[in-house]
This record gives sequence, C-alpha cells and structure tokens, in this order.
Amino acid sequence: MKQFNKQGTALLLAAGMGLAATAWSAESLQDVLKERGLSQQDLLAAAKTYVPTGKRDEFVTFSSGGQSGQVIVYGIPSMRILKYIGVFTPEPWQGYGFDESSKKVLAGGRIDGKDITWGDTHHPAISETNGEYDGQFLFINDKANPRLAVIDLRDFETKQIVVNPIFKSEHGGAFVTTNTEYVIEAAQYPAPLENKKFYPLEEMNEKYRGGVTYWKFDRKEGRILPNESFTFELPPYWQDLSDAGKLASEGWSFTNSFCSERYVGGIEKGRPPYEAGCSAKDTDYLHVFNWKKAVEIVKSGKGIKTINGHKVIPMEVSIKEGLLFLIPEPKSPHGVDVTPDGKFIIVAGKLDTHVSVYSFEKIQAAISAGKFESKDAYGIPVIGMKDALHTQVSLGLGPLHTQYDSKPCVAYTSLYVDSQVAKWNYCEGKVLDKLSVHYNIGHLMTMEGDSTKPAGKYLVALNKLSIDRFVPVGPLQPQSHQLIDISGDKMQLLYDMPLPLGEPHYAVSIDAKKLKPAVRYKVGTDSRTDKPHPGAVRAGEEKTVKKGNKVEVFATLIRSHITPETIEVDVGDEVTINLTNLERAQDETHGFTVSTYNVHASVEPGKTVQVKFKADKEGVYPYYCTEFCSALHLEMMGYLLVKPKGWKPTKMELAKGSYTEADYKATVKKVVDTQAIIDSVVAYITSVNYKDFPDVVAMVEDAFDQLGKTKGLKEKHEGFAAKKDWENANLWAEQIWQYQVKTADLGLRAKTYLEQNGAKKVK
Ligand code: CUK
Ligand code: CUA
Repeated sequence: MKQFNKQGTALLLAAGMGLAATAWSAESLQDVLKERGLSQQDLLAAAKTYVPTGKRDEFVTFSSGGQSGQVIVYGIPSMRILKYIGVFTPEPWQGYGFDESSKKVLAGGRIDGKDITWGDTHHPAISETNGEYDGQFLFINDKANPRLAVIDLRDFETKQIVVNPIFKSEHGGAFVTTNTEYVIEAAQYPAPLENKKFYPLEEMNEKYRGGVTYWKFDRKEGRILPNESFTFELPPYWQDLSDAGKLASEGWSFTNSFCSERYVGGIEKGRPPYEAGCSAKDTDYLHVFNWKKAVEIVKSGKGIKTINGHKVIPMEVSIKEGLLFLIPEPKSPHGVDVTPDGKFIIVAGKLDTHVSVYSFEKIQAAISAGKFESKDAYGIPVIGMKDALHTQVSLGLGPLHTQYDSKPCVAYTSLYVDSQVAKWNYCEGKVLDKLSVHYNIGHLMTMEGDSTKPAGKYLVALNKLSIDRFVPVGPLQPQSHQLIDISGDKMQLLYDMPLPLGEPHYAVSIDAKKLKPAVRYKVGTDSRTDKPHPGAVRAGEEKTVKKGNKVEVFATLIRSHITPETIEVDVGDEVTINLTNLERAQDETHGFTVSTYNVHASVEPGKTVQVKFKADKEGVYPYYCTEFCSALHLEMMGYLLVKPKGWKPTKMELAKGSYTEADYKATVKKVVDTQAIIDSVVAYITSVNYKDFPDVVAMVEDAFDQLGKTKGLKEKHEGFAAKKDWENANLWAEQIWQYQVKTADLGLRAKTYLEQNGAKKVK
C-alpha cells in the first residue's frame, strides 16, 4: 500500500476489517457442553437452528404484534427478529405517523373522525395465487377497532388501512381467497350494523347482527376497493374465525361461531355471566358461504341493502339465493381450517376434546339434495351434523387451531388446556404424536401451512404464557414462540423465543426465496402511495420557497450533508420540509428530525418524505440525520432558525478558520494518495470476474456514484487557490476527500466480498 496519511489509513483499514479470520480457541465441543450443562439433544437443536454469519434463514415469518398494533418479522429456523412493521400504531424508526404520507395511511384508520393510535392485531395473511403464497402482500386485522391493513412486501410498508363500515368489533380476519380476490373479515361481538345507533340489549335478537365482510382487493394497485366490497348480514351469533375454500371447495368459505345462544349477560345485575350463558348449548354453528355466487348477486344489486354506504346482503336474500347454510358444531368451537386439498374443513372443540372433520363433498350433497334438518331462528337452512361430518377425533383438552404438513393427511392441532401440540391423521382419524409446549398454546403455524402446498419442516407453537421460560422481567412477561422440528415421525422442540411486544396471536411463514423486496426506490418516490412525490428534487435543485406565512423546503440528503444546511423562518410560519435521499447505495438510509418539533422521517435510498410543523416558538433548533450513515454522520446537520417578529439581519460575518497554503497542500496530497488506493482497489476488482456477482456490481455502481460527485470540485479548489483563498480552497479539496472515503469504503467492501466468495482472475 502506498504511503497514506494516518486518518485515511485508519478509516480504510476499518472498512476492510471483515477480512481478518478469527482464530478458534483450542476448546473442544465437549468442553463447551460440559461447561454449559448441555445435552446431546440440546446440541442437535442448536445445530438445527443456528444460522452462521453470512447465511440466511430459510423461511420468513410474519407474526401479529398483538396489542402493539404492529407486525413482527422473524426468520426460521434462527428465530431472529428482522423487523417490526408499523401498522395501526405510530412507529418512530420508520417515521410512521411522524411524516405526512404515513400520517395519511394512519388517518385511513380514523373512526368517527377520531385518531385511533393503537390496534389489537390478530391474524396476518399472505396474498395467494392459486392457493399458494406469492409473497406480494400481507394483510392483518385489528380486532379492537374493526380495521384491516394492507402491507406491500416490496418494501414491507403499510399502504392502506380500511375501517369496517358496519362492524363494532371483528375477529375473523384476515383470510384470503385463493387468488386474493377478497380478504375475509368476520365480526366478533354482535351490535347494530348502523353506526351510532342505540338499541337496548333486550333487542339483541331483532336489532343486533353479526356478519362477514369480503373486502375486494385490487392486486395491480395493491389496494382494497371499499366500493366493490360487501358483507353478509348474519344472526347475532358471535362469528369467530374464517377460512376460504380452496381447490375442491373453491368459491366457498367457512366461518365458525359461538354463543349462538345469543345470550346477554349482566353479572352486576345478578344474571349469570356471558361465559356461562354463551356455552350452555351443546352446539353452535359453522357458517358455509357460497361467496362466488354472492359476488354475482351483489353485482346484480338484487335485494342488496346499503348500510353506512356499504353493500350488505340481507339474510333473506342469502336464504333465497342459496348463499348461506349452517351446520352444527360441538359446543363453543374455535378455529376453522380448510385442508390443503380443500376437501375437508376442520373445526376444533375448545370446550370439547374433539375436532370435527367436515366433508365438503357431503356438505354439497346435502345442499343439492335440499336435505336440511331444520332452520335456525332466522330461517337459515341447517345441514345435519351427521350428514356433513367425515369424522370426529378426540385429541385432548382445549383443541383450538389446526395446520397442515407437507405429508398427506397429516395435521397439527393446538391443545390449549393440555399445553400440547397433537399430530394426527385427518383421513384416518388417528393421533400420531403429542408434544408438550410452554405454556397454553393458542395458534400454531407450519411453514406455508394454510396454503394448498404446505412446506412442512417446522412448526411454531404460539404460546399465550411463558411463566418460567425466561429471565424474569417483572409481572408483565413476554409471550413465547417455540420452534418445533416436524420433519420426522416424532416432533422435536428446538427453540424458545420470547416475543416482548404484545400478544402475537397468529403468524404465517413463507419460503424466503419467494420474497423479493426492493433495496432502493426510484428517486423521488412517495413510498406510501408508490407514486412520484411532488416534493422531490434532484441534486442542485434544492430550494426554500416562502409564500406568506408558508415556508416550503425542497431538500436532499446524501452522505454526509443535508442541503440546505440552514432554514430560516419567521415565528408562526407553517413549515413543510420535503426530503429526498439521493443515495443509490444499499442500506444508506438517512433519518431526519428537528429538535422539539415532534417530526421524524426515515428516508431510504430514493425515497422522498415530507414533514410538516408550525414554527410556533422562536429560537434555534438543530436538525440532523438520525441514522448513523457514515463516518461524518454527526456532521450531517443544519439549523432551523425561527426568527422573532420584526428581526432584522445583521451585518456580522460568520467566523472564519485560519487555513494556510500548507493546509491546502496537505489536503491535496491526501486526495492524490486516496485516489491511488481507489485505483488499486479498482484494478483488483476489474482483474477478477466481478460481473458474475450482482451484489458487487451494485457496490461498484454505488462507488462510482459517490466518486462522480467530485466532478467540478477540483477546478473549484484550484480556482480559490489561485486567488489565495486558502479557506475555500482547502475546504473544497477536503470535500473531494469526503467523497473519496465513501468510494473507497464501498470498493473495499466489494473487494472483501470477492475475496470471500471465490472470485476468479480473468485473462
Ligand atoms: S384467536 Cu384462536 S388462540 Cu384471536 Cu386467532 Cu387467539
Ligand atoms: Cu445521514 Cu446520518
């Protein structure tokens, strides 16, 4: 390496540090096992979950974040958390709820004109094509405030929140149809469908209603279309979870229910409570919907009602058109899960040890023969349980949810009371294996386990309680997800993962290869609308525009400066700042905040974000980049000057440095030496087959992008030098070096990558 000044060498060495191989100490595996008290079984589990540095997980899991209103993303088998996605709750890191575009997304979730800044996320669903996960979109519901969110998996950002126009609570969403034509969302607690309408509880049977909503999804736009969505009006049973039919049962869907007693509690008045009254009867109802036919009826408009501006199929229309049927289910059931081939529908007993396996073929036979055992109180035809059942299997106490294996006929059901997972065969109706989990499992989830092509391999038990599993952290304890190996005949527990963000009700896992998220946006993109941002500018176009008391700033961000570096406003001005990240380099996100004005933006490469506030107090407020983006990240700042009324500019000048000709010459030499290093790295990279490595090609592009920014600066510093303005000459030469350092940093990263990944000499 050529002679090089100390600071520069240190920086470049730091960038290349990944090269050094770590020497393993002499201790053996046996020593470690003994010292840490691990068994061979533990060792096996560790080997099955350990993902070494540089390697990646095989599956990606999207878990609901429960009361956090967010989504948690983690990898399998490592169980390492990759991201939290802000959905119903503001999330500062992503600027979600602190910049203007994301505020608009959250505003989509307003109810009755009010912000609701929390959510109870329950069931995530990945978009499907032909019943298989396609990795394009994720949907999740908010049980507390009946809402549904759309997350685009190209950037893992929430794009839309819709409010259910007629429900007052919901639980059975989100579940998608096989080509994501619709996202299903079922009500939970019956209530009047009209908004802000009061009826006494004595009118439960007449005025309170349940329902299931079918949200129309426009895949091309990536948005739900409320105007093309509709709801089945249902009796005031407590609709629970849903699942769409697939393959054999394509075009149909299923929603279980409980409290078909329509019981009204009132423990404070001496009435037996809901829990007693809602589980008194021996059976509840499985709702069976012909949603494809319903779509046609809705299109024809025949008998369709409009409630709160939303299309509703009244019960009498569903009955007349043959859209809706009921089948008894054993006492207070929970969960409904269609088998991968669509032939069976499995409902768990919750208060009954059995799971009931319904046959879609038998259900269809009963419907076409007009064979019904009765009608419910609202005239909906009821198919006899015996006429629809394939089999019932006793699995244990508190069966809740079922997921499927890649092996035919093999299912897994959670047993809440027993704290166990039961593996069983639904074709033959026999139990195959049981495994204890810790503790009180709710949902369970296998890889792509609710699609038409489950991937097998792993199962996650989503446990409601963790009790004694982790280091204590006070009375509020984390929930736990336990990873289980299901590749063999016997299930094997591999890993305990605490989830400290809320109750993660349900999760879905997808083959990581199916996800193709972007690393950068097209320059000037508003990520929440996927459209060009009107506030975007390119390098050199930055400006501040003042009209009356409105100040709008068009700013850019690039390592390591914000343009402009001073924003002057008058007290009382409304300030809008548009920020475009000009970076093309992967992972070069800049953040932005202004002291005490409660704004924050996360500006990933190419993105444009707008923050807005009223400069309602005079003073000096630093703004800065909040992501540690480069060695001179701390210098990436500026001042917002909020001037008092009537303030006049002074004639004072900014303090000067005292740079000499010698300083200037030293800086120029530093620039020449650094260029030599860059040239040597470039020589190495081009001497090997770097073009075979797309990651390296991208890094090389980014490197030259940085170097390109030095254009014209040489003439600039030489011009100042000619006028003996050593201050300006030195500082502009220094700026060239700043760009060179970023170039060298990327070049060295590329070189390391090539060396570690077996690049070959060319020619
Ligand atoms: S429900 Cu069944 S245990 Cu909300 Cu999915 Cu939680
Ligand atoms: Cu940009 Cu720190």
